[in-house]
Amino acid sequence: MQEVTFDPARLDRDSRIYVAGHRGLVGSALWRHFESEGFTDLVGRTRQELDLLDRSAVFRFMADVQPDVVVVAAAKVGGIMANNTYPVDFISENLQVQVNLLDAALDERVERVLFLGSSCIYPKFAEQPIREDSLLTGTLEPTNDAYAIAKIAGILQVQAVRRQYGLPWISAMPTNLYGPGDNFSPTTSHVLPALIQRYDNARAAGDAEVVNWGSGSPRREFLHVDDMASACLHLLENFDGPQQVNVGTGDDQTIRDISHLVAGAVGFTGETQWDLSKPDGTPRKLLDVSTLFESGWKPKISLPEGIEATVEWYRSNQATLRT
Ligand code: GFB
Repeated sequence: MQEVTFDPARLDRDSRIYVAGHRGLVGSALWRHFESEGFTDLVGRTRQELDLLDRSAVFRFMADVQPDVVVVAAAKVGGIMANNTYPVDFISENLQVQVNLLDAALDERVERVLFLGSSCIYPKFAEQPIREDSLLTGTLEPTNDAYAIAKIAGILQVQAVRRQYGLPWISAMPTNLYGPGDNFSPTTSHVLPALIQRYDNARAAGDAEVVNWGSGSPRREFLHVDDMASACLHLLENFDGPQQVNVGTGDDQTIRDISHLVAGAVGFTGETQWDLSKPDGTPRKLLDVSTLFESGWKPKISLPEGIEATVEWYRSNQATLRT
């Protein structure tokens, strides 16, 4: 049993930081943020350059690169339907990728690792706002239990490395994220990009109505991915501890309210219907963000502002959208 004695401090701007998943929504935001904060030795590998499912390749890469910091932002992610339809892919790929990355980082004794998960790790009916210590106190939401179990395993592996090797590795669990670089597929995306895509297409086509999934009554908390990136750097420089840290805004709204915001942002003036044959998922998952806020971090981008900017990004990146 090891004790972790680590005093987090400002990272040297020439620290070598490997961002696993640097082309994804979170990874690309991390990359932009680290660059804007003056980091000069960022490392990223595309899927073609390094297959994270290939354990030997990941070990060779880590030995070769010898990063000072690893951020595990590589994951198979998707919205409620993707999670519900492909649970095998979500549990198997995520477990393999994170175990390869964490094992290889341990083999090289990388000092600082930040493992990223999701707020769906918490029980479906957790007391709101959801405190970090409610992990593993109840049954998961079935539409995303496979993904959640993989992420919970990652948190426990980080804690195990702390116990067995004394390395100051940490985990952060963001609420629902959105922003530039998101997946806008109508079937596999998360709700915000799906709504932006749907309402903007309906406006362009002059449609009288759109149909969204579920009842519109679940509540969700949304964080712009640029705020997520700044929270990650903040945690690396200011936090150490075994418990995963919640990352969010502390506010949520109904999906119905969100759909009005998006309709307004794209200029759609028709009707909205709700398809009750589609799942609602967790009724509410508002995170208790007091650990993060008390450590001195707050989000900067309001939801209306973030939605406006994402709509603009969506319209000007049609040729290269991930769908
Ligand atoms: O964003 P979303 O797919 O993820 O859905 P979850 C949130 C809510 O929006 C659900 C409703 O109540 C959906 O029924 N919704 C309405 C829609 N219209 C749409 C639509 O067109 N597309 C989508 N996707 N939703 C995921 C998890 O849960 O969120 C993951 O499955 C992960 O594991 C991630 O944790 C953050 O918040 O329900």
